[in-house]
Amino acid sequence: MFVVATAGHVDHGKSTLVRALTGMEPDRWAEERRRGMTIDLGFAWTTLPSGGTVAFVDVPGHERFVPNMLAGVGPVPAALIVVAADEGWMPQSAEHLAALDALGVAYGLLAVTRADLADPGPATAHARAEIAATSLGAVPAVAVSGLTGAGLPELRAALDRLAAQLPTPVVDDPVRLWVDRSFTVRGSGTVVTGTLGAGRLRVGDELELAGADEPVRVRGLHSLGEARAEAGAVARVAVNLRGTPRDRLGRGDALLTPGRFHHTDLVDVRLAGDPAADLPATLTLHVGSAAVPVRVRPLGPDTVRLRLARPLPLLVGDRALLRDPGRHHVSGGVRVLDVAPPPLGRRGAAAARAQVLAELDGRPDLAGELRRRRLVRSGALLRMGVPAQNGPAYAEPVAGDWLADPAHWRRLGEQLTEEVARHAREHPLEPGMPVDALRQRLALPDRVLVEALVRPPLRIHAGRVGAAGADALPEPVARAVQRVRAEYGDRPFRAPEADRLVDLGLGPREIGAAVRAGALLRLADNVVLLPDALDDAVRVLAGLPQPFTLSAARQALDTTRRVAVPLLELLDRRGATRRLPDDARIVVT
Ligand SMILES: Nc1nc2c(ncn2[C@@H]2O[C@H](COP(=O)(O)OP(=O)(O)O)[C@@H](O)[C@H]2O)c(=O)[nH]1
Ligand SMILES: [Mg+2]
Repeated sequence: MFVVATAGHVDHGKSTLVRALTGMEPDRWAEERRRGMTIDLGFAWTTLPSGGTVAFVDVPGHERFVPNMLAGVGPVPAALIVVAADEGWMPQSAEHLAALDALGVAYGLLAVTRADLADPGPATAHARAEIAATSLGAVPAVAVSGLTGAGLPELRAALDRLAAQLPTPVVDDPVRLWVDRSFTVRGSGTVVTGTLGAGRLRVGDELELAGADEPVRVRGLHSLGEARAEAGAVARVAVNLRGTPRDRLGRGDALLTPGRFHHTDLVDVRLAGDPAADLPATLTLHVGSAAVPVRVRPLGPDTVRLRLARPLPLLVGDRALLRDPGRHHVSGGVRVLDVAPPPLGRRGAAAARAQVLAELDGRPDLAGELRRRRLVRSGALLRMGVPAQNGPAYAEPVAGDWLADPAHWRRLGEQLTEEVARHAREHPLEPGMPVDALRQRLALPDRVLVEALVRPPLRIHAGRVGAAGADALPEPVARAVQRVRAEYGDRPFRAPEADRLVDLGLGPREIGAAVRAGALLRLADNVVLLPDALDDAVRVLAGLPQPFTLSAARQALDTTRRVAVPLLELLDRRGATRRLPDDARIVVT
């Protein structure tokens, strides 16, 4: 199937032509039929000579209903431009063409209708010249009469040729179905319709709806009036949603593949063509079937920042259109450059931003995004329309799903080394810098990034980052331990007295550091031995007649109760000795 939207001035015969081609009534409303004028979008379809199907989105031509027209053409990549032979090029011929041009529509066909009323030659020539100057370029033209049917076979053949030119839709892409109608079907509930431009929908699919917390589920699908289990792009589809009230959604909403779109109310865009210098400060942004008021902030010569009145699921590269509703005037097309732009707080930020935007063209640019964002989750980039794996462009996560600009990542690694060294200087007794303190110092959004930045000789131990020998002792403590060794090495079970420890500079913190480093053994507050004392003690005690008393142990070890009591208790805890009911002990062998 291919979908084509009509375009052209009111009363030039668009609906008549669709009716004549399809045998279906595009004007759905009683009021439209009574007034003989299209107000809202109409839908009809027919089989072409090739056997393919063309579906029409028939749009209103009246200037009052241009917003409806834009909702119809927004998601449709091909246009059937209709000009009446007897009236020629008219204001909404021009406005509709400007809209197609702004949206970058590249495929189209000219039908010069009412050819039974006047020579189609002049209207054809004028229209082709106008169209040739737009994104549509040179288009084929067919003269037709909806009244007599003249030219309809030629028009059908031309539609077939147009269909053959259209690019193949990407059915693997995520779904973004812009809703153009929503209504209630008795017994089925809410139904929405739209043009599925990419991706595939299946009954049972879960979809995301902007602003809804819960996913919505596809209960049924129709295309061309028939129920289907699935529909692939390009297609006109009607989607029956389970458990979604009708007032929850309408034209301008979008049904989305969950987790694949970033909802944004702030975008930086490039204006297409020759941007008017005096762009109004408020305009309406038309994209897909949505129309949202925006505030315009000029940045560069052809770039602006748009603040949207409500968030939309936009991607880098999206085309959209700005229109001044007061002046019935299409201000121009825009190309989305950034859907998550940085705030412009500082002085000079706007000028700097304009320079950045001057380099962007709306094509997803992985390396550029990494350079600008420095650190970003691959999922977040994907939701902006920038896949981490995109043809030859590929970024390996540095940790989890975090991607990093290589130069920034190197700088962070250097910064981490400096921070850890500084911390070691300022806190010589601590075994390294806590991971969370580092995370804050480096302003990193996730602990896993700190962990990934740690390289030998640094290492993570017990939630801290330090040199592999961070449990190596700071100089003064190491010297004090040396002194203990020198003074007590030959009487290993005599612990230094409290005032001797003070003399040596071994306060509680220094002792803590020495114990963590395995240089001292702490039996109790202010009772420390050299670490080999434990094994030596077991050897000495094993030489005693078993079981032995505390007093026997104290004598054999040549020490005091101050040491012997906690030493034996420690050996008990370690299972090297066992205390018997009568308080004597045996060495466990
Ligand atoms: N003579 C003649 N009248 C036509 C032709 N096409 C449309 N009309 C008439 O022109 C008027 C407007 O047609 P319509 O299809 O509603 O125009 P739209 O506003 O572009 O959809 C109607 O009265 C039609 O009957 C045609 O090819 N020949
Ligand atoms: Mg009409």
